[in-house]
Amino acid sequence: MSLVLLPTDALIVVDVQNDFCPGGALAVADGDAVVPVINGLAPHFRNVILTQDWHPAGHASFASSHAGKSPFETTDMPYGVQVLWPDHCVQGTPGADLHPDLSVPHAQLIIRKGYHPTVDSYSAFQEADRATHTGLAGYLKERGILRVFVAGLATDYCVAWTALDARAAGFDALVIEDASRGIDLGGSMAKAWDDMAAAGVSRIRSAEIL
Ligand code: VGL
Ligand code: ZN
Repeated sequence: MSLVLLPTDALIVVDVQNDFCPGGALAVADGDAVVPVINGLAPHFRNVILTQDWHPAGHASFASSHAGKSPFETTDMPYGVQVLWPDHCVQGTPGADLHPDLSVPHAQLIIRKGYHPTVDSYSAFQEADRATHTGLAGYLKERGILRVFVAGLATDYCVAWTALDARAAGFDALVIEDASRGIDLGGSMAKAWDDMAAAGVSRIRSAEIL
């Protein structure tokens, strides 16, 4: 199968940041392997959006903010169960920078998310309270985008939630599997692919686009 790209398509490159790559604070196994794949894909898209996880120090998603809690445990937040993470992607730190080899000079927008101290935001569209919007849906709609291709880190968290919310906002959504890598915590990879399939998110490989 081969996909023909249209001017109404956008590529959303999710959280390709140092902290999610080997050596980073919340390293995704093989995370930096997405960089050359995305660098090869991006020139085929007229519209590219980057995202950055962008937390204030002491963010509520950090285990260090909860006495007695360790990374990868959960806690109950007003908006539901929250996985607690190592401190990561703190605003303005090198860990929050985009990977130095990511080369997408024609990217048009960088969406930063997770900046409210008490609310996490895996999705580039909506925060974890499921009520606060980032503005991305409005931006894409005003620009006539109909279909989004999602890639980056991590498949089972920020990539999946972004793709699911893209569907909920009325966009066609495809996740590029080999341009993404996952964390896989307690079966989260299988669940994410199941949830995405159920929501009508297509699972594709970069070779289908190139
Ligand atoms: C992410 C966990 C915490 C992600 C962000 O980018 O998938 N995962 N913050
Ligand atoms: Zn985060």
